[in-house]
Amino acid sequence: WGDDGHYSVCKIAQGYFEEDTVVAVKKLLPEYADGELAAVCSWPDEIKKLPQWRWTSALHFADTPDYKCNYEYSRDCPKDWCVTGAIFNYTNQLMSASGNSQSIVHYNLTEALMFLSHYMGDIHQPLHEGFIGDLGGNKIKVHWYNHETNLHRVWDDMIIESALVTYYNSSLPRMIQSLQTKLENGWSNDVPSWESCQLNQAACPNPYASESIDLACKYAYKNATAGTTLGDYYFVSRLPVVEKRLAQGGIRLAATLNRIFSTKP
Ligand code: DCM
Ligand code: DCM
Ligand code: DCM
Ligand code: ZN
Ligand code: ZN
Repeated sequence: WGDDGHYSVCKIAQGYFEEDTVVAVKKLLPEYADGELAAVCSWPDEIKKLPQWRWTSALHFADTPDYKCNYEYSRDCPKDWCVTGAIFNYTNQLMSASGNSQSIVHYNLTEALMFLSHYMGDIHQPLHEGFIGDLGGNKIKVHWYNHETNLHRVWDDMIIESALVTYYNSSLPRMIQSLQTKLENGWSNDVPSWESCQLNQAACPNPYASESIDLACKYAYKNATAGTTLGDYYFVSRLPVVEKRLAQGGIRLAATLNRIFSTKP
């Protein structure tokens, strides 16, 4: 996602934090966040091109084999070097420092929190599990209405941007409010299943990656080959997918942080 997507995921997550999480996150956030996790959720994108952070740039996605439309950890996350592996890794870092374990390794837990929050958003962007051959849609040149771009950017930014202009008076807080309302009404019965994770696991990113490539094949790549002009039909039919993925990302980030920071026995 672009900045607006990441901001939305983290803002939604904040609304589902349990008290232990509120306290732990507040302690870890940098000063400039001003107490808002959402304010720092794009930080991993801001630094990924700097020489000392270039090693993180492959952790934003997990490309999958062309036209397979499925995801497998062992095949698509070699040496744990992908978004799924990164979510496991940063979850483990935060776990090892919170409470019971006597870790002697001192990770930068502020960075761990910002990476985990960002990557939990990215794994829900369908094209972050897109095909390896087109770099998750980056190589597919398309027009978004009159604007020349690529399919990946349509899903990172353009659909959200057009939704803001068309439906939300260009106000991101209004779009987030609308997602929060949907979570409390239409999606309320789904939220417990989105929150759930296998027994004793703090993070469960593998199913999120599988959902993403399935959605990429059914919605993102569909009728969007190179040279296509994407307009009203594509926008109106794909926006619900984008909105649901932002909401799921927020719920799952909150649920993961709640499991990491819980002091309950
Ligand atoms: N905002 C935005 N895009 C971002 C970050 C913030 O549109 N990447 C907007 C939404 C917030 C406003 O700026 O309502 C101020 O943010 P804050 O809640 O941090 O004061
Ligand atoms: N994995 C990991 N770190 C963890 C949990 C899992 O690196 N803490 C990796 C190794 C497994 C893969 O994820 O091969 C799938 O794990 P699972 O099926 O338990 O989610
Ligand atoms: N990306 C991806 N798969 C790739 C390469 C990049 O999903 N094989 C994503 C990461 C960014 C976007 O595409 O969100 C643009 O990548 P970059 O910033 O590296 O140009
Ligand atoms: Zn992206
Ligand atoms: Zn990213």
